[in-house]
Amino acid sequence: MSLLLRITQRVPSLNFNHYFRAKMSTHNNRNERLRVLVDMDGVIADFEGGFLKKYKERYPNDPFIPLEDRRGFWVSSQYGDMRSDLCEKAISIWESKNFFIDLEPLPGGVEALKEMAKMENTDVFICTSPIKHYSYCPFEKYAWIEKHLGPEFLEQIVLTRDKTIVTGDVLIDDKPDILGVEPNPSWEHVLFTACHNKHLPLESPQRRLQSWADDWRALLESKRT
Ligand code: DGP
Ligand code: MG
Repeated sequence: MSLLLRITQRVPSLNFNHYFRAKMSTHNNRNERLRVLVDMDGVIADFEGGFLKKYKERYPNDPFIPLEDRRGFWVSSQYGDMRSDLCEKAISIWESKNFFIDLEPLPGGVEALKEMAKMENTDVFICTSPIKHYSYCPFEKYAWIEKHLGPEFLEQIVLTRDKTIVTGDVLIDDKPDILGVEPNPSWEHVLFTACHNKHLPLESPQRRLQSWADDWRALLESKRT
């Protein structure tokens, strides 16, 4: 006797119709609805601007890197290359209380997400990696989303250090290399332009979103089947 048959006999409310209807609706959802994953730091929240402001305030006598000179995703690496003690000083900034909640929204991001969430057949999730020093960051990310996007967006948060295991049609993210345990993520990574990545040549067929003033609606339409 098949496992399914045995289960349906033991649980009277569960029958083949339920089973197949559930499977079909999953299948249809995947085909009909577009799932958009949007990164937070560097895409809707101004991590780089917030970092530089607080770094200069806390370490006014130390050298800093103007945003136009930022290169490479890891802020602490570039500061450490400038002078070894600056790596730890940089890290101390985003490990501090109120760093993440105080980040300013990047222009147009909040408006774009609100509009996206209202679009037909579209599911939007904020897919963001918390830092490992967890005292403040995860809490403040939730608080930021509630403050700027509203409590309904609290349903749409994916906190993960590995975005490759999340399924979606598109991931809008400023990190050039998004790696993890899944070698073939389901999403297309669209690189969101940031001070640290704007000089990077793209490897074909990768695409960029230059900012939220760029045509993100056309990007979404291009992903609909
Ligand atoms: P995401 O935007 O989801 O890819 O998150 C990346 C996080 O890493 C974000 O909070 C910014 C942070 N970050 C930036 N530079 C560094 C760094 O040099 N070291 C660490 N530990 N985190 C960094
Ligand atoms: Mg980011």
